[in-house]
Amino acid sequence: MALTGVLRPGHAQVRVTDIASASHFYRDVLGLVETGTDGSGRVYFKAWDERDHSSVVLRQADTAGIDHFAFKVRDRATLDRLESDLRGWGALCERVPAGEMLATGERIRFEIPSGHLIELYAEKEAAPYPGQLRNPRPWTAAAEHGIAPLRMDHALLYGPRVNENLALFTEILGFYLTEYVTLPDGETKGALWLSCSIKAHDIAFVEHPEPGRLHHVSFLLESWEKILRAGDIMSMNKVPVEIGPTRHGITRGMTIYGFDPSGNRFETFCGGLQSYPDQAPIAWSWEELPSGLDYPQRKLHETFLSVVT
Ligand code: M3P
Ligand code: FE
Repeated sequence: MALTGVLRPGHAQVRVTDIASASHFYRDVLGLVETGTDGSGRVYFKAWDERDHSSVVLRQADTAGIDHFAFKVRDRATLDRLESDLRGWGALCERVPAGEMLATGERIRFEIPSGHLIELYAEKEAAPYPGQLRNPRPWTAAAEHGIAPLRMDHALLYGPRVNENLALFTEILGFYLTEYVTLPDGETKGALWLSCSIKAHDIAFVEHPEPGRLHHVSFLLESWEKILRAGDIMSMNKVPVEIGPTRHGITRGMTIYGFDPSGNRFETFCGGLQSYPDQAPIAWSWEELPSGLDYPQRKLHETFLSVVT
């Protein structure tokens, strides 16, 4: 088995200031499938092509932002081993009991140096995936409702001490660095893209003075045409679009960024590099950050570095 340890991003629990307008947005504009509501009022969603119960969980709160970002690990033995490795590294770990989230097993929760809560879990019930496990169709009716991404793909988080995050993710959690941006000193890493797979990134961090900030949760689309269709749907629904459609220099993905009704940034993207852990990471200088962000325009959109939730 080549794929062990941390498998992939599992779910993001996102705070929204109005659960009704947020649910409408994630279900009918972004086009996720609603899979449940729990006793505390959290609303659960998955992308149409995802197998597990949920990948986005919305929680009504006074402020927008991210409660935690969770990764699925291979099995319970992996969960126990990673918890012990995390404790050895000095992370304070808390066990969240099975069932605290719908359809989700026990989770290990810990705070990383940038002030974000990260969780690991081994078990999440499968969602109904009608007709798709035997002689499947390439897409289903759900793939036509709203933007309809294939999956929740990654998050970019802003906070301090991202180089300590780098050590934690590479030394303990088995990730590797795929790309980074150096600060004007030419040496210090100020932005990091990290993979636990062959994706260009499963999580990314940008150095920022305020801890625990969300920059964006990103959703994978199939093609550039689907990105343009997403842009049409955003405009039809008066979604505030920040950047794009365009191409990133960093990761080479094609992208649009916009904001949900609570002001949380989201990304819909396609393409991008594939990565392998034996390859040297790609470095970007501070001066080239504008082309890293928006390659055609070579433009450092000011809000990209300053607006976070
Ligand atoms: C992404 C991505 C920057 C590029 C960000 C890239 C900070 O969000 O998904 O590849 O320039
Ligand atoms: Fe992204």
